[in-house]
Amino acid sequence: MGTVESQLATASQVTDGFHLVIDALKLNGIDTIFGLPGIPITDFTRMAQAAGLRVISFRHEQNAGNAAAIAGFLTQKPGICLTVSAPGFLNGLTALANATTNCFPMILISGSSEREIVDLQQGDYEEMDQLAIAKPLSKAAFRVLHAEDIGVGVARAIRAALSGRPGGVYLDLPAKLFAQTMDAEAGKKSLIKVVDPAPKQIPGADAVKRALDLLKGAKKPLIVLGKGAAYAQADAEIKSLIEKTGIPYLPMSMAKGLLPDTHEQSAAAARSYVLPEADVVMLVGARLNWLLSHGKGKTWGGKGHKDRGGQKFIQIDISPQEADSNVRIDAPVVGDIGSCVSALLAGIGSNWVKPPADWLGAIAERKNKNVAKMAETLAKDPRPMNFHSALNVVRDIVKANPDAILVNEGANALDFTRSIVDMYKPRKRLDVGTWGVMGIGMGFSVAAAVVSGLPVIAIEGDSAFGFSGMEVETLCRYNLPVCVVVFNNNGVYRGTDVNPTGGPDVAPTVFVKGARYDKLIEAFGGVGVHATTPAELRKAMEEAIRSRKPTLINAVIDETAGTESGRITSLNPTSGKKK
Ligand code: OXT
Ligand code: ADP
Ligand code: MG
Repeated sequence: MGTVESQLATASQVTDGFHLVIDALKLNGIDTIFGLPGIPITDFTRMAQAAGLRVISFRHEQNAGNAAAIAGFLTQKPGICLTVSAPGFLNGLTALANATTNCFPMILISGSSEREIVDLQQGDYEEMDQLAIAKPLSKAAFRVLHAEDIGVGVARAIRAALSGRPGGVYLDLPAKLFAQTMDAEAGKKSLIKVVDPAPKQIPGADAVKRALDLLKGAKKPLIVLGKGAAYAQADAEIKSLIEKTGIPYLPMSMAKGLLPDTHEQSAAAARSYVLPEADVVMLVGARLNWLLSHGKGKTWGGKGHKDRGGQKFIQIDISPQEADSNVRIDAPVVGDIGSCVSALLAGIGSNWVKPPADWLGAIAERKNKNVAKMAETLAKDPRPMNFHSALNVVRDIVKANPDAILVNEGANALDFTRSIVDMYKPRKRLDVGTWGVMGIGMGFSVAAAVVSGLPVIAIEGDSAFGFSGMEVETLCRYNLPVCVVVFNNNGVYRGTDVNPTGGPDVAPTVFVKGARYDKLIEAFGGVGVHATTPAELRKAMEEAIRSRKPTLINAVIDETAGTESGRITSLNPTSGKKK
């Protein structure tokens, strides 16, 4: 030993924490990392890029985290978000918690400070017990202290994110781990390629029979498709189940397009009719949470807000604990949606009796009425432009480009888009999800463009956009085919509030009037357009889709047009104090 040659020979047989993490991810088919560099992971991002991983850098970790989460939803591979310690970790944590809440598989990997110093609380650089903080907010949380355990750590994180009900997983990698060395051959052997990370879960035959018996006896059956059904990628089976049974279905927001929204069995335009009227409701990857009024109350035909409407429920879900979380589930079917729906299809056979004609007729009548009313509203061309006249354009553009992915957040900008813009293909609508969270916009848009290569249209309330707006630089940096449309109504919900004191501060919901969001993207070389009419909006959107250039359209919307909190006004508590 001692010669340069022998030193090189020794070095080449050694690997380290940096490379083992990269190799473990690559071995498991991970090809993209969303993150933000800094101590202790800057070199990691460089090495990952050098090793052929795509490393997409963001301006704020929350956006990188949201990108990872939705990449997970779209691909059924855990999306990876990489952050620095304490503050970077915390910035990413909101996205991790949101991913867990929405059942999206992602792994937040954060560098952390020196364990001995953290545990004695001696004030290390960015000191924080990250693992303890992540635990209650994630599906699982792990820390790796030794290079030889990296393979196991990454494998456990992947399995935890993908198996059963998907969710967010935290993986803590202390700074010291990255530099740890070990024999390269032993390192290679220590890595694990995860076999069958999301194993099929076959439902019990008795559970399937119970569900089918209930469905067969129904006079007014209804199927509710949720984002779990979209995630499952069992599109053909679900379409077949709906069409073979002839049962009307209601898509939850992110399940829109699982079957085209124009499908004759879609009951979306008769929502407030079918929920209270149905006698048997089959939930497919949808929870009876607040978005479905907890399965009770007036929405379901109950007298008071806690009363049930008398429906019987079938619930298909991978989580055995989901049933009965809000109301009694008469026929739980536990398993993965692909297997469950296939089992139901097998049981249905070829002589299934379609639902009674009077049920289908009554739905069609409500639906036609609502659709006609909507068509009338959409045909108007008011000045200034309002949500409807602007969304009439978006509706046409999406119809002409059914492969484009639609990202959507805001209050009115969200709710109007959901009901006005029809979706035609599965997993094309990505939105605020279970928490109704603002800030997903640009992270989701970046990831959707990166993982699919398809054009992305982001319909953003002006408030919603502000939460992740700086990422327009990211759109430009990676030259992504994203067309952001900011529905600018000068504020949160509406731009018309006034300060009751007459003081110089504007009301809390009001922004700078007439702001030019289009100028923001121009700063980074993207295309900015100021649109005040549907014709201008249409031209700009068509051009954005055609050119695939990062584009931001500032669509000026009548500031009086919205309502407080969009369609969920009633969730605002009212003051009990008499004025
Ligand atoms: O049946 P009826 O007659 O009832 O009619 C229904 C359908 O049948 C019919 N329909 C149709 N008609 C005709 N044709 C077709 N195709 C059709 N399809 C449907 O339309 C109606 C409505 O149908 P829908 O929508 O299905 O039914 P409904 O009853 O609304 O469904 C109930 C829900 C609960 C399922 C649904 O409303 C829903 O999914 N809601 C989601 C709501 C949500 O998540 N909102 C976002 C949160 S609001 C608030 O929290 C905001 N904040 C606070 C904040 C948040 N969130 N996060 C963080 C980190 N910080 C703060 C903020 C700051 S929103 C917000 C910003 C808002 O300002 P912006 O500027 O961004 O936005 P603007 O409001 O635009 O200014
Ligand atoms: P939505 O908001 O659209 O109603 P939710 O997020 O409330 O949808 O519900 C999704 C449900 O789907 C969750 O209960 C989750 O356990 C379930 N789920 C997710 N993936 C699968 C799958 N592959 N098979 C079965 N159920 C799944
Ligand atoms: Mg607004």
